[in-house]
Amino acid sequence: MQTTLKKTVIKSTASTHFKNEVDLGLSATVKYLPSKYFYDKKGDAIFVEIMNMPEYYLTNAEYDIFKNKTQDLISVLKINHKTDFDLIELGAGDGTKTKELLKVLDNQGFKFTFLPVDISKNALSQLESTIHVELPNIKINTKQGDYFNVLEDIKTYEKPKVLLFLGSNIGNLSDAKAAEFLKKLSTALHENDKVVLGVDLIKPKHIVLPAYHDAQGITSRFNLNLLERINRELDADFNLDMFVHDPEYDEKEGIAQSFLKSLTTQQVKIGALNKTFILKKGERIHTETSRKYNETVLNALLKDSNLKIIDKLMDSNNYFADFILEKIKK
Ligand code: AVI
Repeated sequence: MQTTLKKTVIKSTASTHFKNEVDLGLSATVKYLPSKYFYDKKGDAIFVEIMNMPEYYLTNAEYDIFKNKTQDLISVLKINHKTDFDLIELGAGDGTKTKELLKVLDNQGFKFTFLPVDISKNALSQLESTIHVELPNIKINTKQGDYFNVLEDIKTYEKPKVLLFLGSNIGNLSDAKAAEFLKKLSTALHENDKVVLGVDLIKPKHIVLPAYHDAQGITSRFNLNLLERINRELDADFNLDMFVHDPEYDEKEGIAQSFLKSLTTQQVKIGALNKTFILKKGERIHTETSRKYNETVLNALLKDSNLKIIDKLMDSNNYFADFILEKIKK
């Protein structure tokens, strides 16, 4: 197939998925929109603002681990100087945390290839060029695609693997989906391969909730951008002034959730669907789950996989943990 034609087909398949998922979510008894659709060009830029907000402790906490506990991380991974390995990162983004690890591995003469995986081609090519400049000795091989699909590919790699899945990205999956993902991930690994799973820990509401309800209203813009995206891409007429960002956190369960609450009873037309949806005053659209973890919750998710927790590293505030998982024989 010609490249331009192929691109058009991929793009229109993606927008068909978007359209169908918006239709499903807004037709459900309890309305929802999948959080993966936050990340268009504008959403990506707002997410960078989120990571820099004082309330969003997650990014700094994990950076603290990678910057200040690098040697501990290397020793719990039990990698040795003689073995050439693949260091795979799912959802690599700009690689700020990972570069701290790469730097030390490189200085200490470890033999490895860095394989960052991301859905965004743009993010990958930017990461590749910064690595070439900042860490010219590192062998890098980027992979663009959806995590689930890329796992199929990874399965065929022969070298020992260390797979990074950082940023508490797993927390945006329901527990059922997260367990399915971990099971699939374990089948892509060989015995003794390791996973570094970065997760936000369950802690009091006064720490967690502000991370999703910041003073400057950045997270509110992030959430509302989802409606703006539907307006832009699916010819809809959401009036953004008639919705508010409405986050909550259940401290006992350790689950943060975001909603968009309708301020009035209103009708929204979605041109691409040729449909009108009614929202009642006070009705909420669920847009995101950000789960927090402890060892019990994580062990329950790992139950059906061949992965077991062998260690964990925490930041200086004990807010965040990077769990080290090992693929075992069952
Ligand atoms: C990407 N993910 C781990 C973020 C989180 O904390 O759930 C997304 C986010 N949503 C609002 N703020 C940040």
